[in-house]
Amino acid sequence: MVINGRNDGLVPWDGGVVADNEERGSVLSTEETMEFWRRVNGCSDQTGRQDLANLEQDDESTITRVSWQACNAATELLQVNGGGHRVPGDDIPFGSRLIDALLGNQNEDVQAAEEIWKFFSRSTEIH
Ligand SMILES: [Ca+2]
Repeated sequence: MVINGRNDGLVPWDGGVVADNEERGSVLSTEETMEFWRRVNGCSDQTGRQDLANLEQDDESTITRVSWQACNAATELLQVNGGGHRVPGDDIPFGSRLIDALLGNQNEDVQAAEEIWKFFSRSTEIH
């Protein structure tokens, strides 16, 4: 399971240098990363896409769940549209504006911990 923000200013969605600092190295794009896991997990190239409910309108963010099919192990991407370098969940009570400025928007439509739990619960059903 990968959860990536489309507007992540530190770990770029499209890949490249991390945090605009060559010393931090570089990362594959999200597409390349998911292609790697698709092959490792033996999935077909068919995907299912589901736009999750936009429960929190003020977070300027939505989530699309992309699931690969016919895999030996569950393979899924939560694409956080408009999301920064943040874990989806409840907004923090203090300093949120400063953190928003540094890390970008936080999606509040889902709780990442619950999504991760559901992913691993489903994963145990695949054998
Ligand atoms: Ca939202």
